[in-house]
Amino acid sequence: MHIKRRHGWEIPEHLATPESVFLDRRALLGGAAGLAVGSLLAPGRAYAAADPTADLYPAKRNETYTLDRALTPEKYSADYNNFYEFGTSKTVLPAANALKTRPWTIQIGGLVEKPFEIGVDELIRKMALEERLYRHRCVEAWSMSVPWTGFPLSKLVGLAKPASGAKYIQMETFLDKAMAPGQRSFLYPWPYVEGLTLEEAANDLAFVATGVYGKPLANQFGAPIRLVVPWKYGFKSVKSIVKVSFVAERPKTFWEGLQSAEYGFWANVNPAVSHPRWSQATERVLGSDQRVPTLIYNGYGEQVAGLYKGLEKERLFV
Ligand SMILES: Nc1nc2c(c(=O)[nH]1)N[C@H]1C(S)=C(S)[C@@H](COP(=O)(O)O)O[C@H]1N2
Ligand SMILES: [Mo]
Repeated sequence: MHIKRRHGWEIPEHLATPESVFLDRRALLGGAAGLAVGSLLAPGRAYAAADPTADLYPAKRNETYTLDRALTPEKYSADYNNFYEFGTSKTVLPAANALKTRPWTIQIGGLVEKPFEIGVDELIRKMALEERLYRHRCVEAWSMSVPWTGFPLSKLVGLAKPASGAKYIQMETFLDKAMAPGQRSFLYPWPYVEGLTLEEAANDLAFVATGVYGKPLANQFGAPIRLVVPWKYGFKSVKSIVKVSFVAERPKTFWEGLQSAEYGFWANVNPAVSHPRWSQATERVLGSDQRVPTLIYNGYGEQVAGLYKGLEKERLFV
């Protein structure tokens, strides 16, 4: 008998009991054991079946993080990306196939007890991976909801042991013009740099993603390791990180360097504060022609609004 299964993330969230989604995916993976799992489940994707951490997926879902909307089917979110290192269009595949994700080393330094380097596989295996369903709101007024896999950023901060003078965490993408054609353009201040205050980095929502949709990150999502800060505009969620520094001064971020009037350091989602060139009141849900109202802090105000007490004079929403 042929049983037609839908992936869990194709089912509206309110219909999918989390356990059934988890078990469904386990069954799918289990059924494919011994085969080229990655290529079988996702033909044509940039995900390498040979990923050295593939055995860690799917990770158990952390049920604390729930959605008010359906997960975005992978076929949409994996084919509509911002990754300027591989071009300025939304179709960065197949250019992102050129991203070589192993070996991959992350440098941890700046104001820390002792700077060090760590291989991405060693780092991932040190952490207990979990899955979280998060909303994502791009400053361009489109949004998606995805099941990230990874670990809290606070765990990485704990590993780094910042010194008392450190106030910000700065994260950088690789710099390799030969591999990433977008980096040959002189119009951009490469490498891509982002940052958070250490208070923001300590918030439980701040997440380091190593996978999505129950598999290691496909290249276009920012493999092998990226930031996810769901209450801020998407450009804060820096991809393909090679360097993490703890610093005393506010980092000069990539988009701020380009256009500080439009893309600031804080970039918290707020429907009431327009981008200089468009309204932020609503968002287009990826994979549908629906527009829905945008929520303050992208719906995460309860968890993060307290971070900004006393900072009201800052440009918190640009
Ligand atoms: N290194 C790097 N990180 C990046 C970007 C980028 O161009 N380069 N784009 C950002 C923007 S604007 C968004 S909306 C998200 C998009 O993530 P996604 O392609 O996985 O949806 O990545 C962010 N991180
Ligand atoms: Mo974005």
